[in-house]
Order: sequence, then C-alpha cells, then structure tokens
Amino acid sequence: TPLIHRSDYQPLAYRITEIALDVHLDPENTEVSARLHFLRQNPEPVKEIHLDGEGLELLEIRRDGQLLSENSYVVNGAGLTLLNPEADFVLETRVRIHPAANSALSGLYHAGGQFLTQCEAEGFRRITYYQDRPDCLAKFTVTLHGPKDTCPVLLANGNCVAQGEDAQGFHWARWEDPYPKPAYLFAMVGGDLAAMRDTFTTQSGRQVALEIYVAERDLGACSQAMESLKRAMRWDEEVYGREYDLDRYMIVATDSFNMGAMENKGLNIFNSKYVLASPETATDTDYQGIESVIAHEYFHNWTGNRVTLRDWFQLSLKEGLTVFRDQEFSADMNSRGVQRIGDVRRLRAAQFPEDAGPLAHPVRPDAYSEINNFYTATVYEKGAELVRMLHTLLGKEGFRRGTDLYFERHDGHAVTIEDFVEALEDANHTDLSRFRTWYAQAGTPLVKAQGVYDPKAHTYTLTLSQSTPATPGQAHKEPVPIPVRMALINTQGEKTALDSRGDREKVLVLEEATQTWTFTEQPDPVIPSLLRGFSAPVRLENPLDDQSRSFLACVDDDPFNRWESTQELALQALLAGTQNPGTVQHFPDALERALAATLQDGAMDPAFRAELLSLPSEDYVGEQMAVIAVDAIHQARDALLSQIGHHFHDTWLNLYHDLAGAYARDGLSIGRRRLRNMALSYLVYSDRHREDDMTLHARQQYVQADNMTDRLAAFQLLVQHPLHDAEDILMDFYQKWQDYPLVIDKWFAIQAMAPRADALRHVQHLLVHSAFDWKVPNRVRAVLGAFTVNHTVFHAADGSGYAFFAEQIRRLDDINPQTAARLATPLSRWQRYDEVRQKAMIQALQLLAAKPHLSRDLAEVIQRAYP
Ligand code: HT7
Ligand code: ZN
Repeated sequence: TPLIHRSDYQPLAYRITEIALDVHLDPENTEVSARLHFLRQNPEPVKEIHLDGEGLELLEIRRDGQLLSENSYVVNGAGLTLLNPEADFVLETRVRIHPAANSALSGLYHAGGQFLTQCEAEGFRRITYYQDRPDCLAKFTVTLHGPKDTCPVLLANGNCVAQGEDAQGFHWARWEDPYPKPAYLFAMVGGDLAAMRDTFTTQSGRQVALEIYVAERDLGACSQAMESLKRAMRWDEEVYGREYDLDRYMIVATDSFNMGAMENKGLNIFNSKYVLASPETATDTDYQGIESVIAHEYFHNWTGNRVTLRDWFQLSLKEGLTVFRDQEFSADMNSRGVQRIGDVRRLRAAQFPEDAGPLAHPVRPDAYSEINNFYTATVYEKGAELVRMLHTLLGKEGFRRGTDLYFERHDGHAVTIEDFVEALEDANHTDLSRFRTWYAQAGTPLVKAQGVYDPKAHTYTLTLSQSTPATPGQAHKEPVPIPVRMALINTQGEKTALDSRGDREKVLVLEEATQTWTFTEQPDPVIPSLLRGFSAPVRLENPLDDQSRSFLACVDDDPFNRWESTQELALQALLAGTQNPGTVQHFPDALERALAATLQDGAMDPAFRAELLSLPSEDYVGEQMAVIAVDAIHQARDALLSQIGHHFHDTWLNLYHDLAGAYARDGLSIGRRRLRNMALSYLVYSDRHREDDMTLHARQQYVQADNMTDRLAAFQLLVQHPLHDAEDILMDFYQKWQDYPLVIDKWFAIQAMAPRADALRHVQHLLVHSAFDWKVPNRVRAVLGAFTVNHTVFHAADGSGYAFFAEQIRRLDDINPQTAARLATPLSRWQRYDEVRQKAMIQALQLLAAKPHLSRDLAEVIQRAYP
C-alpha cells in the first residue's frame, strides 16, 4: 500500500473559507448538498484542485451557479478533481450516501436508530467532496432535515440558529459554528434522544448550557459524566487559564463507536461506555474512565480544536498533550501516586511492547499508509510522557508560560509539534534542541545505573548510561535528554541532603551516552531511589540487592518508587518461578517482608495499598523474558498468587471482613472496595493450599452485592476459576443484565478471558450467542479483544488460538476495517515467542494477507508485522 510521507507536506493552494451543508437524513439514502467557497492562496493559477471523496454518488455539480461540463472535472474512487479553477469560486455538489450500510462507522452512519458521524481522521470525505485535511479551516453552517418521529433531535456543531417544519412529518434545524475548523471536527446527530441538562458559569461570568444526550431510559446514568465535565471545565480555567468558548457544550452517547470518544467542536460523540454509569451497572474503574475521557475530550477544545494540526503526522501534538492534561486532571481529582502508577502500568502494558516490536514508530511518525493505524499507545501515551518530561524540565511555572505563549501565538491555526516546542523554548529562553530527538526516534531507552559509596570520602558516585535499541527503519540511535528524578536514602530511611543547599531530591538530566554525578557529605551508606515518579519513559536497570529493594518498598516516600520496588521483587520471584514450572515455588523473604509491611499498615491509603499488593501482569513478566514462556508465566503467577493468599490467609480474611461497608463513591470507599476485592481474590487463590472453600465467599458476595464493582469482582473470580462450575452464575448474570449492553460486554469479556481447559470452544460459542453482534465494536472487542489477553488459550502451542482468531479478523475486516486492524496487532509480536508459536502466528498473518478485498487498514498492519 502506498505510503504518505511527512516530508511531502505541501500547503494548500486553495483555502475553503466557508462551507454550507444541507443534509436530508434517511437511513438508506441520505442526500448531502454542499456549498464551498474557494479562495486561491497564491497569485499563480494552478492546473487542478483535488477534493477527497469516498463512496459518494455524485448527483449534481455546479461552479458559481452553473452546471459543470464533464470536461472540467474528473471523478474517481479517491475523489473529485476540478480542472483549471478560477482564483475564487463557489462549488456546489449534491451526493447520495448510505448510512445504514456504513458498518465501518466512519463518516455518517445509522446505528441503534440514530444518525451519527465520525470524521476523524478522514471520515468527512465519506459525507461530501472536500479538502479533507486538518489544515483546511472553514466556517461551517449545517442544515439537517429529518423525520420528526425517529429524529426529534437534530444536532450539529456550534449554535442552533434556526429551525422549522418541512413537509408532513419532517423538520429541520440549522447550526452555525462561529469557529473555523478542520473537517475532522465536524459532527451531526439525528435521533430520538433525551438530554440531561446543567449549566456552567465560566471564570469570566458567561453561562454555558451543558447537555448530555442519551436514550430516555439512561437519563439517570449521566451524573458522573456531567459532574466530571464541570470539574474539567473548572480545572482548565484554574490550571491553564483556558475558558470554554461557545454557549453550549453537547455530548451524545452511542453504543456503536470505534474508539472511546470524539472531541467534535461543541458536540462530542462518546462511546456510551464513557458516559453511562450507575452503581448497579458500572464499576469504580468505569467511573474513573468516564472522568478521564470526559476531561480528555473537553481539554481538546483548546489542545486540538482552537489550536489544531497542520497534518496527521502531528497527531501527538493534540493527543500527547491532551493525555498529559487528562492525567494531571485525574491526579488532582484523585490520588496522585495511584494515578501515576496506573498511567505507567498502561504505558508499560501497551506502549513498551509496541516500541520494541515491528509496529514501533516515533511519536511523530515519518510515514503512514492508513492514518487510523497511528492512533497508538506511542502517539498517545508516550506522547504524554514527552510532555510530562518537558513539564519536569521547565518546572510548573515555566511550562505554563510556554503553553500561554503557544495558545497566544497559534489560536485559530493549524500547527506542528515544532511550533509547540518553540513556544516552550521562547517563553523560557531555553534551548530544547536535543529534546526534539524524543519526537523523532522510536524505541524505549535503557538506562543503566551504577552507584559506588566511598565510606572514607563520604561520597556517593552515580553513573548513568543510556542506549536505545534499533527499531524498524532506525538502526542508529542518538542519546536523548532523560530527566532522572532521584534521592539518596540512608539506613534510617531518610532522604539525605544532596548539595550545599540541602535539596533532598534532584532531577539529573542524562544527555550523553554516559554521565557521572558525585554527591558529597554522605556520612552513611545510601540507597539510590532513581526515576522517582517515573520521570522518563525508559527501562531502568538499577542493580540493587533484594534487601535494599525490600527496604525501599517499606520506606521510600515516593509512591511510585515504593510500588516499583515491590513490583521488582515480585517480578524476580515470578521469573524464578518460570524456571521450574509446576514445582512448589519459593516465596522470597524480601517480597514477604515488603508485602507484610503493606498489609500491616492500616493507616495507608487503601487504594495505594492495593497497588502495592498486586502482582505484575503476565504481559509484563513476558516482556522481561528473551522468549515469552506463556504457560510457565501463567503457572508461576497462579502459584505465587496462591502462596501469597495462603501465607497471609488470616490477614486477608480479616481485611475482607473489616473493609466491608456501605456503598459510597468517595475516594476512600473506592480504595476500600478495591482492597477488599483484592483480599477476596487472594483468598480464592489460597484454596489451592487448603481444605476450605473460599469460593463460597465469592458466591455470597456475588449474590449480596449492591454495586457492580463488588458483584463483578466476585463474578470474575468464579467464572475464571479453573475448577469452579459457574454455569448458574453465568445464567443469572445474563438474565439480570441482558438489557444493559455495557454490562453484557463485561459478561462476554470475562468469559473470553477465562483460562479454562475448554476456553476456545467456549469463545466459539460466544460468537454465535444471540447477543453477539459483529457490527458493534464494543461487543466484538469484548470477545475477540479479551480473547487475545487470555494468554494460554490465544497462544496455545498447537496454534488453534491464532488460527481461530485470524478467521474472525478476516470476517471483521469486511465489516469494520479499523477495528479489525487494531485487534490484529497482537499477532505482530510473533518474534517474541518460541519457534513453534512463531510459525503458527506467521501462518495466521499469511491467512490474513491472503484475504480477498483486504482493507488498507489491515493490510498495513500485516505488512509491517511481517514485511
Ligand atoms: N481524537 C479522537 C480520535 C478518534 C478516532 C480516530 C480514528 C477513528 C475513530 C476515532 N474516534 C475518535 C479521540 C481522542 O483521542 O480524543
Ligand atoms: Zn484525544
């Protein structure tokens, strides 16, 4: 498939200053009339103008009111080319499209009885002919016509300026967006929706109407979304000085959506997973997801919408910055330490593997075939880490000076990552030249630390070195500036003074391949606490003995590093366990001490306590191995869970009983639930050493729970227990929640993740269940996405998991290529497995490559995975 290169960027020859759309909504045949005002940017004439267009049936075309003769334009599968255009002119087109047949969910689609749009990245060209690129900013006016019975609500961006009646049974509404915007931020919605309404008064005293549109029966489940929105609006005023700019902020929820949500100007469209929540149907994690996604989309209003992208290679300019902003918002709303641990867990689970495999790419990619494949953990999560490092290097005030200048300079423009970095530099009179390498270079740097304490000289000398492994297309790597936040901790567990000023924490910037720092006046031996708060997205090798790690796990005042020390001890135990699978595993003293200290510390925040007590995931353990030993990792982890459960059995039981309490939604209650459910999980694992049956506790909790967090925790333990018969529970759960799609997604996913002996057959059955629907991405992800993290089944040595999976992806590719391509990415990791599995994974990729009518999305993933 042809590649598009960043270096080929050309500015627009013509701007489109205004666009007026007239849309007659009909599920089968929607007609879209567009009136575009073109303005040439340079005096010299051009031979032609290309307008993007896909799957459009052209019905009529006029230039300055005159029907266009056939020799003045060309139409093909990629769009419409206008020949010998004037300096400025008005183009009118009328096209026909088919929303009900649009199962790709890009452009205008009809799903669940609603008309919805998704235009990022290149969906607008599936609605009308246009210069569908982010640097084409135009003022939009939209008139929507629809049937009154099925579409009483007609929405688009901006302000509703007029409405009225059409012929019998039809009505219309006209919307104007005063802010010029790229087409990817366009949205329209038609449907039978009810609104939860509220208001927000901005810092300058303007009143903004807030509206969340959902099905009538879901009106009671919008409070978390609404409260989160108001908190996000206030936070952006306080932390970034950014105020909302329209009189109305609308959110529409749908069950049919390819991603989490979309920041269309003034009219966000959301996957209902990130809007709807009630204690009975949503877990605490779901509630937190809503808070962060609502905030993320809101923050895009400034980072993405008011200041937008010049081209799609700059995607991280809006996504990395906005993820950083939503992470910081959540840190301010909840526990900062726990938030950071969660952010790093996600980075390591998704981005580190991506950066180490064939799909690795820089945060600012150099080339793509299908831009939808670049909404990646690298662009989002690593992009956010780069912004976080800039924040660390410039300090809070310096960073704010930089963003103020960025907004002032670039408001209303389509810009680049370079413009952002320059604004930070100029506002701080500093030079970030070397930092730019982070945006250009793929791969996760490895930092090695070496510390020497000199008891005679009372010095501690720290040497740090860095290297970045080669990635596809980038054999040679430059050093990057790595901020390493650090402290030295003495035998009393105190941070020592690092310099004559008495600073007890410092940010060292490792810029060269190797650098050394010497800290004087250290009268006692010290242990280094490095990369505090995970100050850079790197792998750190800090050769501490177990004793020192266990000590840090008990005393380090940096929450992230305290967690990291415990994780490292657990990781070493698990890696040791993989060496002798099946044998009784040694439970190291150092890990035992670290866990015991946490278990005994009743004063600690329970959410943080739960983090400290959880083991690294199978994925994370696998990442540390030369060859991922799928079964051995699973067995070692199960064995360690069961040992920890057994060893601390009475403590877990006490915790389980002591932490019971009435349901509430404050942070403390959420933490207590989390820790209590962790206790239950360890108790159930402890059964393998005991006579008593702890699944009875889980059954009782399942029945008695008054909230989804507790109910689902028990449900998951029972369904995923390799020996427990949970058929009755499965049926009960389905019957109770069959009318709640988001809950039924959980029902599917938990089954698809169950590492049982007959798991593959079970997943095959799920695909033919009456509630399974290939057209609803949430449902497909609940089964096929969850299946890929059921490691022992997906990676079964006989290749059955891969073969089954490839068959399903082939099928999905004809329905929804974006989702198919995204789901297929785990196959790209084939080089990390043993030879037998490698062969089977390659076979699965070949099966996909041979598919007739392979989409560009899936073709690109396969091509990069197995070039
Ligand atoms: N900016 C949004 C991206 C998005 C998207 C991209 C491709 C295809 C479908 C999509 N839906 C949403 C989401 C965000 O980062 O805020
Ligand atoms: Zn985003």
